[in-house]
Amino acid sequence: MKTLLALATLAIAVSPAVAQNPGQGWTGGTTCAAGSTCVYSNPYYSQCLPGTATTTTSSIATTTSTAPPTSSSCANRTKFKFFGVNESGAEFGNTVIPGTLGKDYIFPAPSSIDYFVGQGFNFFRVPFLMERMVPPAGGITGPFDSTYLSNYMETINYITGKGAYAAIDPHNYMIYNGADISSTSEFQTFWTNLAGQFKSNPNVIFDVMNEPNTIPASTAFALASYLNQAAVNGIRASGATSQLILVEGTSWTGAWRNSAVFGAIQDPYNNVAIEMHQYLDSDGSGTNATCVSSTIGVERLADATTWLQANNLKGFLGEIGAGSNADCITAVNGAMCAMQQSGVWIGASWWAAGPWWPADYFTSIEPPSGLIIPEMLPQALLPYL
Ligand SMILES: *[C@@H]1O[C@H](CO)[C@@H](O)[C@H](O)[C@H]1NC(C)=O
Ligand SMILES: *[C@@H]1O[C@H](CO)[C@@H](O)[C@H](O)[C@H]1NC(C)=O
Ligand SMILES: CC(=O)N[C@H]1CO[C@H](CO)[C@@H](O)[C@@H]1O
Repeated sequence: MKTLLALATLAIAVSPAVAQNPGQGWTGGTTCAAGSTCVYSNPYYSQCLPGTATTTTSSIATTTSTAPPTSSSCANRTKFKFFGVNESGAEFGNTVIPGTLGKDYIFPAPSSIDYFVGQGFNFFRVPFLMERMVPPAGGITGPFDSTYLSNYMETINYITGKGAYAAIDPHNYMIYNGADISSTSEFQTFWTNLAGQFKSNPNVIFDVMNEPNTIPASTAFALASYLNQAAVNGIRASGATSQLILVEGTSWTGAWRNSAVFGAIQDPYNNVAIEMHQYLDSDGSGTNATCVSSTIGVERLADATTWLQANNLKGFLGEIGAGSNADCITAVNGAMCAMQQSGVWIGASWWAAGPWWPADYFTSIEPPSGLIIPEMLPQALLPYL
């Protein structure tokens, strides 16, 4: 269950639940849970998508009918505090534990980080694999693999040394070594240990868990809430008290509908934001360069924005991606403008950068030739810096 994760039947904003095995082709499983299908994207990349996905986006409101504004007509907006990209690589090749650096996984290139900082971005989400950070021999509360940790820290310190922010992202879907993480006390200890490594770095952000989507539906919301709370407690207990914490729900952006997951989270330092992910293709999976419409960005975020406003919470769009074409560029402009006008979204991060994305990966922003760099980047991202 490590390589191919069953996505909920909710066709809203599923994001790649994948193993990427550069140069070797997809070697992971092809079995998905009932209701979802294994969809091959390219030699590096497969994922379980809702089998019943249609061209609609279920209950996300679709009330907007006017064209979204462009950046120049987007009045009265508040810039994001955090704006940047995912830097994939260290979590790649998750079928191979621990794997070999340079073969199964890789750390982001400093030159890529320089490129984005040079463009004015200030945020990098850096996924890692827990099994490499805290090897199964010792479990999640066990010792770190010092080499992996130090390579990872080097990347983080490189980012923050540039004055940017780095999100520490256990890219594990709440699964460790093949089993669901369910012990709040162990998860808390893991976070106390990990945050302790970064507590003196004010530009670090703690992203509790990437897409904890496989938690059984029956316990999903309560458990997500306990685990998120345990992580917050663990992080603060480490002495890391000034840094932002991002919590993610159990069903991608659908999570916001279950305010119980987040509403109850207590942080004595009051510095938690809700991370959501959103794609603009027909099934919201981020696998197709065609956007539903030029207004889909505004539409898919509308309810989440309203919910954040009503609950006085902050949102962080940890993942957005779309093809670099006219419809999608307009749709992303609409999403960016609406988020910045709402006042409740503090950050956004494009999916995805990283040295190993295939040259034809349609949302790649990896310099120098990522496919969205010529058009999407200057037309729909840079204007919102
Ligand atoms: C922008 O804000 C100003 C001051 O609050 C207000 O007068 C103006 O109408 C707003 N413009 C738009 C387009 O909302
Ligand atoms: C992407 O979506 C478009 C429009 O729905 C469809 O025509 C096309 O076949 C899709 N491409 C792939 C690779 O699924
Ligand atoms: C927030 C975000 O966009 N995260 C993505 C970063 O990149 C990895 C790819 O390995 C995705 O799986 C994450 O969802």
